[in-house]
Amino acid sequence: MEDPAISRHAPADGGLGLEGDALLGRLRAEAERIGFTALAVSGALRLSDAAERLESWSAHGYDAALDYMRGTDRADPSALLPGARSVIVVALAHPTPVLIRRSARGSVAAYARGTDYHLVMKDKLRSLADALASAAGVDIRARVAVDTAPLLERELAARAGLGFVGKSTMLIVPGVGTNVMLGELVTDLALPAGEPVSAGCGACTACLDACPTGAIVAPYLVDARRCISYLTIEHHGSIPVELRPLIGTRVFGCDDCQAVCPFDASASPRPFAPELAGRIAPEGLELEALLSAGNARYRKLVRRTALRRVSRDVLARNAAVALGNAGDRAATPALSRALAGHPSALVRGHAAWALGQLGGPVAKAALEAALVDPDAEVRREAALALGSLDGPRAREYP
Ligand code: B12
Repeated sequence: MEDPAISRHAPADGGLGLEGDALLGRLRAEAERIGFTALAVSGALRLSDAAERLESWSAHGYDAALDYMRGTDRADPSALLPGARSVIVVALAHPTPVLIRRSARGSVAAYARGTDYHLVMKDKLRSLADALASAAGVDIRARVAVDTAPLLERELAARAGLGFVGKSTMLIVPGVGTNVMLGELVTDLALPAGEPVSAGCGACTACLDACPTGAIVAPYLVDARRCISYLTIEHHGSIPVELRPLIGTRVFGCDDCQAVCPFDASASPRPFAPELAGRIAPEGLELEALLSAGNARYRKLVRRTALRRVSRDVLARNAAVALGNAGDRAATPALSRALAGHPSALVRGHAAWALGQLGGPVAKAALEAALVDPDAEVRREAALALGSLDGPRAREYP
């Protein structure tokens, strides 16, 4: 039986019977009508060089605990669709991020402030597959991928000529920049493939210099273990203590390597997909509300957004870190309540850390009470935080 992820698309009214460049021209026009920002086509051959780079990346431990990055061949599109002949790679622009140093609210990466891009992209790719069958006038088989299948999406996009891989490892679309999400339609229809573009980053190192945690350890090399996007979204355990202050008030992802990219600054203002905005204000989320959110409030907040990727407790953990970094002692009662009563030990532990950052008598009393918390890790965090109250930070708040 065929993989249920593979869909069949028949031409409407017999179709147009286009081929070659005429077909590609029609496909581009349809992609624009559907709302995509850019489109390019790659052959379906294996990405051998990229496979080696991926292997070396994992072998060095840069993939942190991203288990899904291991064990499957991510370099072979035809593994997703037997008989694949082309991969149509599309870019969908999201709102432009702004560089937020510190704020009273929790910032959410620009790509995640509207409807979940997986949902938006999949709907649009299915429409594109229908339009392609109609333009070609033949039945096609297709497989839609948006982060949802083992594929090296940026490498495919680069091979197709959609853009080039920058030093941040972001795919940069000439004239548009980095602020795009990628999606693919792997199909059994032959289409004229594009050529890689010759542009590059030159001597620029803005993204390496701006990364708050130094996660871009060398050009084209991201250490996921340090990346704030990984730490706030993919990492479900305790955040390494030395990285917490560097996360600032980001509660879901980070845009800094994009926000400083000159290819974004020089791009002409371009409409983004309206679906990718409007659910979460650019100013971000109210941190205390996030810290104390119950299941109902959490579900309402994340419904049909990319924030679904993280659990309520992970969001609350991130809110605790952000409150510790925001530096406003007005948050100590909320953090003390979380430390005393949050059902998750992960959240209680990070609330203890945050109280240690803020200091003051309320924080101290809450931390002392937590020394008898039933969870050993929370007791350890509370003891450490109490220790830090006597350190240099305490003197910042006379
Ligand atoms: C795992 C993953 C992550 C991990 C690891 C990041 C990483 N750099 O790999 C974490 C959680 C940290 C992450 C973070 C983010 N991610 Co992410 N992520 C992915 C995912 C699922 C796989 C990426 C991958 O294959 N990594 C493996 C490494 C080895 O590949 P790579 O870093 O891309 O490196 C390749 C090139 O750099 C190249 N290369 C290496 N050396 C050299 C040298 C030269 C000269 C050249 C040309 C190339 C080159 O070889 C590598 C292997 O092919 C993809 C979706 C997908 N299926 O592809 C999304 C994806 C890459 N992520 C995306 C986004 C938006 C983000 C964030 C911006 C989210 C945010 N705002 O918080 C950050 C950006 C961080 C960053 N600078 O990469 C988008 C990127 C869109 C774009 N324009 O590029 C993707 C494509 C999802 C999508 N469908 O749109 N992500």
